[in-house]
Amino acid sequence: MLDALRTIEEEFRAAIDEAGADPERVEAVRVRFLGRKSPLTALMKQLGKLSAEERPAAGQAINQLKKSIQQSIEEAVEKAAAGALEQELQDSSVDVTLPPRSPWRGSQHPVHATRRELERIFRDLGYTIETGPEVEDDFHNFQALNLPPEHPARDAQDTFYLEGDRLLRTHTSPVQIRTMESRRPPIRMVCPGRVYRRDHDATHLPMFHQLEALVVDKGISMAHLKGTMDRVWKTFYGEQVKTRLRPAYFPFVEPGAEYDISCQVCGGEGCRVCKQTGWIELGGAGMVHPAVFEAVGIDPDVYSGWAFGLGIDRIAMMRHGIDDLRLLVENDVRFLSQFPT
Ligand code: FA5
Repeated sequence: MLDALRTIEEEFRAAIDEAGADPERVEAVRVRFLGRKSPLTALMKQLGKLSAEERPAAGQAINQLKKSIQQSIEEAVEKAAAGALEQELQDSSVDVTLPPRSPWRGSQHPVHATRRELERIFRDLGYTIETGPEVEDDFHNFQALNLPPEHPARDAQDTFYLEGDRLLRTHTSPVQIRTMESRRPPIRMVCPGRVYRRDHDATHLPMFHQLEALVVDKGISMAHLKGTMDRVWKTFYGEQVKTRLRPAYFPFVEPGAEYDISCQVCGGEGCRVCKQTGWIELGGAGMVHPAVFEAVGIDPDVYSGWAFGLGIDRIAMMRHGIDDLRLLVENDVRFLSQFPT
């Protein structure tokens, strides 16, 4: 009996050492040495075969070993639990010294930021900011601007026509008309807004933004147009900028001009952006045509005025060196987050 107990103890010590801190293996050892089919239970059952003198000592020895095994198993279970906790803490460790992730901040869209800056420059010069409907009628978008039906210059602005005489405005010029219809000179206004044309490539969008300026008063001349525009663009780009007007045709102005600034990428030396000319076209300009004044009931013999219109998206494109206008409307945050306000 004592030999058998010694063997059981040796086997138990070897098994519990091997199980280490693995909770599953410790449990297997417990079942093997303390369970119903354990060698100790078998020995207990044999106690009855011993003589009355031998029985108490043998029973005591079995009980002692059982207690010692129970204690060792309890210690092993505790060790396994502590090990498991340690492992869990390691796996899910939090480094409290790491700096926190900074909150994600949105920024103004480059077109919006450019528009706001131009508005601010004109507002500082005493101009009002006007808006008008994007769904226009033929009269305000074309006829009042000296573009009667069948006028060939209508083709220059591929139009989205809606029902009746409705259309999506092709430029912000109809806001000039609406302002002159509702207010008498002197007028100093700018009208920024969305416009639509059937255009779609790297430098043309079907929906883009224009900003137009209009001044109407007595004695207004081309010199005022040139002087004001010079001030605006020197404020926007810096004092180094040079400007020029080139004769051009727009039905609603006479004389008409295209307005260029010296290329801000190469400083006027000539580069890919300005196609080696040293100049960048910003938009159209000119003296308000007498027919436009007549359409809104302003006497062209008393008043004169100048108007100027540009594409805001193109200005933003140039300002940030963007080579494809379509990027501005795709709303990809990876692109937009490059322009922090
Ligand atoms: C006009 O729309 C005239 N109303 C401007 C004007 C106002 C002239 C007052 C004279 C007096 P134009 O079609 O050239 O002009 O357009 C003006 C600007 O809009 C262009 O210089 C260009 O920068 C921009 N633009 C034109 N089409 C597109 C387009 N599809 N996508 C992006 N920008 C465009």
